[in-house]
Amino acid sequence: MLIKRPNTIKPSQITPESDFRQRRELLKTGLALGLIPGIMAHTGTAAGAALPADGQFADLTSWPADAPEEPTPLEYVSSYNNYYEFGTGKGDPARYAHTLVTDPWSVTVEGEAENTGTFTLEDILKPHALEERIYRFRCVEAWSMVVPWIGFPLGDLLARFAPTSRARYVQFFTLNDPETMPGVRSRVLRWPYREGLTIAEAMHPLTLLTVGVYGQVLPNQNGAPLRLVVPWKYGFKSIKSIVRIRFMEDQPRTSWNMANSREYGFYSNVNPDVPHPRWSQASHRPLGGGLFAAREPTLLFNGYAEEVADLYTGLDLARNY
Ligand SMILES: Nc1nc2c(c(=O)[nH]1)N[C@H]1C(S)=C(S)[C@@H](COP(=O)(O)O)O[C@H]1N2
Ligand SMILES: [Mo]
Repeated sequence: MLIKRPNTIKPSQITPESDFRQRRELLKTGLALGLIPGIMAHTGTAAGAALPADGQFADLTSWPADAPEEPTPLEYVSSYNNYYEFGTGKGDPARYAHTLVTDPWSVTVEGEAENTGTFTLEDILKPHALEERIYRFRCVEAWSMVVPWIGFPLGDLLARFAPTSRARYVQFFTLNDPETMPGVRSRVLRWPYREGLTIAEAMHPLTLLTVGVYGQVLPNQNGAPLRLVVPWKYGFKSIKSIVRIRFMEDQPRTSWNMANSREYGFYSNVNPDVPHPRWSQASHRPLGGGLFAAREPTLLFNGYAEEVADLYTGLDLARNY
């Protein structure tokens, strides 16, 4: 699949954060992502990914190479968060997530795959090439941002576990540690936080397993050390601080669906034509624009229809919300 560059963000418009400008001018003709996971056109960082000791990533390829939307300044991205394990206030994660211990970290892989077991974060990252992806991000609460994430396609990792032919879905779990996560004492959600994708969604080249943002290691409040980013779905699908991955034959349960199945479906694709039962999804408020900033129209699949619409051929999007 070729991910076309939707002429969106210009490198010059990117808010400068230290080291962030050092990105190379790359991928002039767009990033040709392989049909087969693992066969990808990379012109920058070689495989051998690891979290940098100084917290700063260098020399990453970036997609898209230019785009009109301005990335949301890091101060917003890292201070206005949803991470209910640290409280339900937007400022709670930034205030409390420093207690999260992200090193050492391991991920358990189970279910319908040949290679299951528990893997260190280092083993998870090692064979991959990290890259920067500048994605629109749309919360179901109708606010949005544009974020330069750093990661690699989830599908490349999943292929290493050799899912069986029965693996039709993938479920993900967040750490559930009452010692470091004060929010899990509240019953606002059932813990551990869990999410799920179809195998096709999980293998899609836009689905990013993410370790950084703005050229640096993820702040804890953004889901360090390893989180998902699924840019065409509402933000709650982008599960943080992943410790368990399960390949499944049947559709997995997800935390927000368990909390309120009428309001939060399994798919949760961004869709301006399918309102939330309590509010419209036709427009959203970009973060950082100030109180009086104009709302923007929300696009089907958050503007990624060209890349992902094929996944939903024949599916009634209003019923499968
Ligand atoms: N474990 C966990 N993951 C989570 C959440 C959460 O509360 N817990 N919130 C989700 C929601 S609603 C959103 S909008 C995004 C927010 O990601 P950000 O804080 O990096 O912007 O994380 C998602 N992932
Ligand atoms: Mo959200």
